Amino acid sequence: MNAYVQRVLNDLIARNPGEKEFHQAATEILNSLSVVFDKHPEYEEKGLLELLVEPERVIMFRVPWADDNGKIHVNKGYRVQFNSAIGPYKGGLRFHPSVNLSIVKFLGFEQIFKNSLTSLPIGGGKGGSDFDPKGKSDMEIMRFCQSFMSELYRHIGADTDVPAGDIGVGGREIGYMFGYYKKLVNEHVGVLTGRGLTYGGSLVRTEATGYGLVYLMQEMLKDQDLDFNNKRVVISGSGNVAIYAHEKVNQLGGKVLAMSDSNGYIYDENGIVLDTIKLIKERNRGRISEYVNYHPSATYVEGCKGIWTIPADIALPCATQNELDLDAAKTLVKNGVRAIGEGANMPCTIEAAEYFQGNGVLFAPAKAANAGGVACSALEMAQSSMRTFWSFHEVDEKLKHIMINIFHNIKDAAARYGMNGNYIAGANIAGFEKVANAMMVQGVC
Ligand code: NDP
Ligand code: 2IT
Repeated sequence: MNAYVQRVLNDLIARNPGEKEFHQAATEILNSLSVVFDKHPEYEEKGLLELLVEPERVIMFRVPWADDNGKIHVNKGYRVQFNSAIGPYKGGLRFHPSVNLSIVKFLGFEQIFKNSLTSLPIGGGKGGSDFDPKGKSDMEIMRFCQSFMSELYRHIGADTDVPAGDIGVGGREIGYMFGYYKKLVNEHVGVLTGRGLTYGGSLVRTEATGYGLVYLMQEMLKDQDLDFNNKRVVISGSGNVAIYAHEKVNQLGGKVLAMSDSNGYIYDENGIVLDTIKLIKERNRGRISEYVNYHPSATYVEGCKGIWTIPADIALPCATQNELDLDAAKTLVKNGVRAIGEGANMPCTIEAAEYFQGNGVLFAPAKAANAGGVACSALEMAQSSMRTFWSFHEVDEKLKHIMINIFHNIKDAAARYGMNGNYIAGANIAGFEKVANAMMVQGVC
């Protein structure tokens, strides 16, 4: 590795002890940027990498709320404003008990390069809380969201930082947070994306991450004279990304054999019925195990990791970080998998991703593959600013175009550095180039 890059990575690990997810994301990205730094000694002179790996601002706050019995709870709230070189901070909020500073920093760091790849003017940020929305009443969710926003509002703004959803944050939570922001600031502006269609949201935002993932995969497959038609597809998770990836796979003639949640997975060789998943997950906020009550031909298996033992042509991990490890990768390869598309952020461990690439599997990394969500968020911001509303078709066409463009940019960047077909390196390099250029001309700040 380039000596400067290695030194900055060593420092990062030493100065941020225990932040293992942040270390992992930084190691993966800096590894592929090494070749770029070999070519650009001026980056070291300007301390570019030291600036890049340190968030511009980290906000941590307490979030007190009362449950329906009047008992008081205190959660941790976070917003990491990582990099604003190319636009206002942009990235989701995650509500999940596992959330900690390391996870928010890994997500925020990834977001910088992802957002750059969209070609739209958005910087990188991420936030969230260790609050667990599962089993909470709507009123508890509302009180939590209001308390969270009663601190966050002073740090965000339509031209400053625009949060959105992520795990555990969907339309309901965005609605409660937006309502409270508006009350506090007295401005109806595009300060959050993923808003409802009646108050400034964009068509396609709900579908965008899943659809975008499949559009990018479609282009990557097309490049090899392959497609989704009649392909066996396994999708982990059953949340926003997984559901709309499934919908688009169906539209392109593929068959989704399995889906999961954090408790277990369902399998049906005839294909999982998406309407039932939407009913269980979107309407009832239930568990995936309930699927077999509607479709007795399906089987439910306790434990989510087993999903990777199902033979598939295409695997789309759409649940969470590090859900697919080296053992799972070996099993998928042994069973003949052709392509992997990361719908979740960092779902494959570094070893798993390397194993796929080393064994001729097409691999679309998260920051390219799941960029459709944030790209559509940027389209929502554009519509808010213009005070206009585009049709479903218009937004969907823009999304498709963005995803196709991302594929070609990452393919070309990999080729320019002599790493044909290495889309991990291609995505990191292409995402980095624009941010680096913007930082260099803006000076040390
Ligand atoms: P949702 O909350 O809608 O769904 C998350 C899904 O993943 C659920 O099925 C959940 O199961 C499962 N899951 C969550 N945590 C774990 C865990 N620790 N182990 C196993 N399964 C888990 O979130 P999204 O669909 O929005 O997000 C999924 C992934 O996609 C995340 O990595 C997110 O960062 C990424 N992403 C999301 C975007 C978006 O626009 N929403 C954009 C780009 C990336 P359970 O219900 O049991 O918790
Ligand atoms: O990881 C992601 O890109 C998201 N959760 C979406 C962020 C956004 O601002 O739409």
